[in-house]
Amino acid sequence: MATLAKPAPAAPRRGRTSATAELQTSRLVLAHMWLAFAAFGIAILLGVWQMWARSPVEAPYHTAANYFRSVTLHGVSMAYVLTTFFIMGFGYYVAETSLRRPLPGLSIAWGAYIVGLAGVLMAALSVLSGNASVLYTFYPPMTATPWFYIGITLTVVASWVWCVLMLVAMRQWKAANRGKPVPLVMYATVANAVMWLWTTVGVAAELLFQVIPAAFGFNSTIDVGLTRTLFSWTLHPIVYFWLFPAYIAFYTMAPRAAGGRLYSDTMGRLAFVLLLLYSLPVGMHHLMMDPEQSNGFKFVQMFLTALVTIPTLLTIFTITASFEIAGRMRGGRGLLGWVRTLPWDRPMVLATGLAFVMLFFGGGGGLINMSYGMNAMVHNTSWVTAHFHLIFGGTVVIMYFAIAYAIWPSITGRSFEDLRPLRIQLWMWFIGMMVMTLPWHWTGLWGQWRRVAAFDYSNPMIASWGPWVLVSLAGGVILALSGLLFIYNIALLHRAGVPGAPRTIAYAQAIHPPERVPASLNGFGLWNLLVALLMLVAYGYPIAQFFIDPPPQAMIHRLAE
Ligand code: HEM
Ligand SMILES: [Cu+2]
Repeated sequence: MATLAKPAPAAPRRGRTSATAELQTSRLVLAHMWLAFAAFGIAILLGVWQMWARSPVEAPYHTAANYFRSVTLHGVSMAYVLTTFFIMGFGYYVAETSLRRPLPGLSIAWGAYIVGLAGVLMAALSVLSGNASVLYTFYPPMTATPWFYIGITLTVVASWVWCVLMLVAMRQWKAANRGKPVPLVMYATVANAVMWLWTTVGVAAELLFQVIPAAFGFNSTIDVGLTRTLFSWTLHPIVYFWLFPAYIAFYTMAPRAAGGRLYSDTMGRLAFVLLLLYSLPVGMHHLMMDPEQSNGFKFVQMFLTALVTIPTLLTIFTITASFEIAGRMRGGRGLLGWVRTLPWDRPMVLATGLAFVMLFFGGGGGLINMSYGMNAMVHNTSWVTAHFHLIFGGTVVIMYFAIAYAIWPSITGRSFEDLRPLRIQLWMWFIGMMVMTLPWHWTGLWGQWRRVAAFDYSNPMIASWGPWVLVSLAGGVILALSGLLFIYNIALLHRAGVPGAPRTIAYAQAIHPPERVPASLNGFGLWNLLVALLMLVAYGYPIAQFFIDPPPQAMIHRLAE
């Protein structure tokens, strides 16, 4: 292990992006990220109000119409706006800083941003006007005003442009660096772009061929089984799309922040291609209780879902090993002594530790959700909402904070004067998330429904949930305060902070930086072929059946006048 004792090298050689020159993409990255965080800031306040409305304490403006308007805006803001724009901004940043060449198509990227922004405003206004309270999953045969769906479609189109730009950036770099391995951070970003192209096919087909025509009034009926099947195509990999930046930070930022090196670059590549491969043909685990699909196909997809644990376990192993190396390099001894010597005062290290704790609880809940039998027990209860807040709002979003904290200095040219407010914010997010979601799981096990506008607490069974809902509400308040503190922390760096921060970032190096990697782990051709094959097996007949033997259709129920 003597060779490991060398500290990780300082900032890498500078290419065309010099340390003093501004990043070319910094305004583009900021535009994306500030839109993401603005949506986030509004959505956390709505979230707290929703928790309040579900509690025994009377909430202001509490009507069913307002509740569903709020949940739709909260869900769309968190699940579509925060994520998509954060991921796009981060991708542009990664492309420039890791490939060390200008981003191809900077003006195209700006064009896509404007289209996406227009889409967000269109969707948001539709929801605020009360004509789109259909939740972020659309719920046909209900239909909203068509402008809601068109707005969301425009955002998806913007994200497709991003995907293409990521692919082009990688291709250009490969052409200029023949035979060399694409930097892991970029390889992972492109893996996410490729996965996202596959992912959005389902929802795009649902919106373009079924829901938007229905919303315009061209049809009076809709095949709900088909809409749900197409949405399930998207619904699982979309959560991996959101999760990818967290994994990217685990592999390419956290080991360096901990003062060590990445245990294995190959393991990282493998984890990312497996995420691409296994997250697509599994969405039917969201249809376990639906009648339109047979047990056999549900079983196949449940089995494939179990395989998704492999890249997650690989990641936990690799990152823990990387942290152990860092801890031992800092003098940690014994079986677990290295845990104490890690620099927990650094936001990226702290966030990774807290993310892993939330991943542990959230992952356990996920195993229950994916089991056909146990799914019946938790189906459509608060358990489900609690589960995805813990994983998505917890593990994923805490890493979005850590990434923002890591890249903001290189974008603004200023570094944080004091890391304490950052640490407090991360701890509050962790504590708030645990306090909010653990009781929320519990009330779910007692049968509390999700997506319900009000509970009648005069009913003794419902009354017994009351104290736990109040605890959840307290967790929600801590979360909202943490979210606002996050926005304050990064906003402050635009005005204050220590000037002279380097305008670039160094990603974690592997212990054995790869000289060459197999072509299959330096591109996506093979993996695309395998995804196509798996999707054909998993979704071919389940979708074809609606055309071979069309089932009865449902009457469309229009929400908008
Ligand atoms: C202050 C923090 C938060 C609070 C208090 C909160 C609270 C809530 C509540 C009460 C609901 C409605 C549940 C129901 O009607 O069954 C909800 C829905 C939702 N939340 Fe949050 N939330 C918070 C943060 C987040 C975060 C950080 C995310 C993800 C990034 C998120 C994503 C969602 C989504 C996607 C829905 C829609 C669920 C559905 O349609 O069933 N929330 N949230
Ligand atoms: Cu899923």
